Amino acid sequence: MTSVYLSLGSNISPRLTTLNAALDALALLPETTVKSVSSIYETEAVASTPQRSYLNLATTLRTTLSPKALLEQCRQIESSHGRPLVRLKDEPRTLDIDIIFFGNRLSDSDELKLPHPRYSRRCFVLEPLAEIAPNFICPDTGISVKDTLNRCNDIFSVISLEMEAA
Ligand code: PH2
Ligand code: MG
Ligand code: MG
Repeated sequence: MTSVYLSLGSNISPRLTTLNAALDALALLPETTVKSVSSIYETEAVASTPQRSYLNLATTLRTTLSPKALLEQCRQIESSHGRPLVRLKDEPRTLDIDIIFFGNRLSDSDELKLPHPRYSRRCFVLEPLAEIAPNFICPDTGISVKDTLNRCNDIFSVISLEMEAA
């Protein structure tokens, strides 16, 4: 069993419905259980063109699937929500599922980079992740998720919708 940390995002309607459906689909994956799910965050789109804000969340899975098999399953969930396989960089997306960490695995293959190449520079990834896995040690740096977030100087806004409602 390996602990896997995913980041999910959507910036095309219906954002919340899509994220919830994606979580349901992840829960149905073979050899996999969903361990925790963060709050939902409304985040300014990090993109070269102005576009709608994203809803982002993080989730932890336990799985015996291989990284490649899990990636394939995530791609299928993305495409069942209308995401084209080939698309332009920075294009808005109905659903994006990124594998941030797959246990302590490091990978630099063309197909799958582990950890996700930009996670340490993205508050929309780190903030939800720090809510559910603050003490996880990032395998590429040896620094905890919480400290990685504290060091991240990304200026794009990230707002927890639960905090906002309080
Ligand atoms: N994903 C991107 C590009 N920009 N911005 C936010 N706020 N959230 C995302 O999930 C996101 C993004 C590429 O995957
Ligand atoms: Mg992404
Ligand atoms: Mg992606």
